[in-house]
Amino acid sequence: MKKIGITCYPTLGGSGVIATELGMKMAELGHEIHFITSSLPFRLNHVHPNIYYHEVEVSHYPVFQYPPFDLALANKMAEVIDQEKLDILHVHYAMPHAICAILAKDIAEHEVKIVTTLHGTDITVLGIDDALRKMIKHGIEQSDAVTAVSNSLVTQTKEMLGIEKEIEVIYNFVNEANYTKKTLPGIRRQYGIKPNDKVIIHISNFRKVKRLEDVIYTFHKIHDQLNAKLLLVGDGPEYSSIYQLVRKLGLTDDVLFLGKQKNVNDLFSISDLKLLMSEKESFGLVLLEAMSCEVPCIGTNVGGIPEVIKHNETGFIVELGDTDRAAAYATDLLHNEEALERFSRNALVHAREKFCSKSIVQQYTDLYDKLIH
Ligand code: GMT
Repeated sequence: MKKIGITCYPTLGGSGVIATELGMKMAELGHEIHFITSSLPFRLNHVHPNIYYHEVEVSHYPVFQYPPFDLALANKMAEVIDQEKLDILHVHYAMPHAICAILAKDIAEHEVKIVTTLHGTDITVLGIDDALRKMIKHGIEQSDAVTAVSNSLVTQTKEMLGIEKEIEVIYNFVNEANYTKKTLPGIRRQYGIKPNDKVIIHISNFRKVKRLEDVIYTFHKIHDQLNAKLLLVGDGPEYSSIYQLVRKLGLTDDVLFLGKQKNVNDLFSISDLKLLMSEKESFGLVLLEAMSCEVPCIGTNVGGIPEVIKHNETGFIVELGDTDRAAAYATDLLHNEEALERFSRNALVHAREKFCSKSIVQQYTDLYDKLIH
């Protein structure tokens, strides 16, 4: 049994989901898990005797122009390392969590190993910011072990930051029990989806990198060829401009803006195809969630997406911005029931085999074992 601290962004986002699911799986395996975060991770939705939560509180002393969250986090980490005698502190996101963890290790008296998992935006967006580059590089180089969620992210990290340290690829996973196709004809009806409509789904945080406009243009072209609805799930900075675009294209009746949703499993269960047209994506956890619910995916040839979608088997890969090609693939697939069923089956098998939660959690366990003999 090991004592493991976990720090992640506790709000919505794939990195927070993975960190929390990993913590819960580790707790089930008998390890003692200590979440050290600014608020309760949103996926931490059931009590478990092996799971503890330590909240980071920031001082709002008026002298501080900016409340020093990162220092408060480092201090809390050091406290928990010493009080709980942590073996491992596993941080998700290099910036600022790896830096805080290294500072905490310096402060703490008890010996702890730092594991940093890179999730993408910390490198692909923050890593190119000159103000942060050296700090991120330091965080990675000083960690005892570093993992990344795709081969593509390893290559990018090494190229962008000039890092030579070994970075192990450990793919993301989903909790299979929560991502399984259900039969829900009632939900289709409630959303006004007719029996012969095909349902396409996009889920994201509506940031510019997700290229929502490409999702809409692709759907527009599919919609010209067959009866279809687009479920847009999520919210974020691009929401208003996408809403305007949908109106301008006359798609209001067939594009359903559902906002943030908790039960995405149910929405995948009524969907035929998932679209992810991002310009940056280290993995694309939503693709795995979709495939686990038997939904084939179309994604861009960007970052880790081609490591998740098996082209021509579980979905299709298109070049960034190629909405013609995406729409052509989608229309052909949605017109062909036999192919659609085959792709759905392949998606499920691929999700369950390549990204099997048990074997991915085992990879993390092996990594912890290597650090603590
Ligand atoms: O994609 C986002 O905007 C959120 C971000 C996050 O911090 O959760 O996602 C990153 O980590 C996910 C979990 O590993 C990956 O599935 C996403 O591809 C990655 N996002 C980017 O690389 C843009």
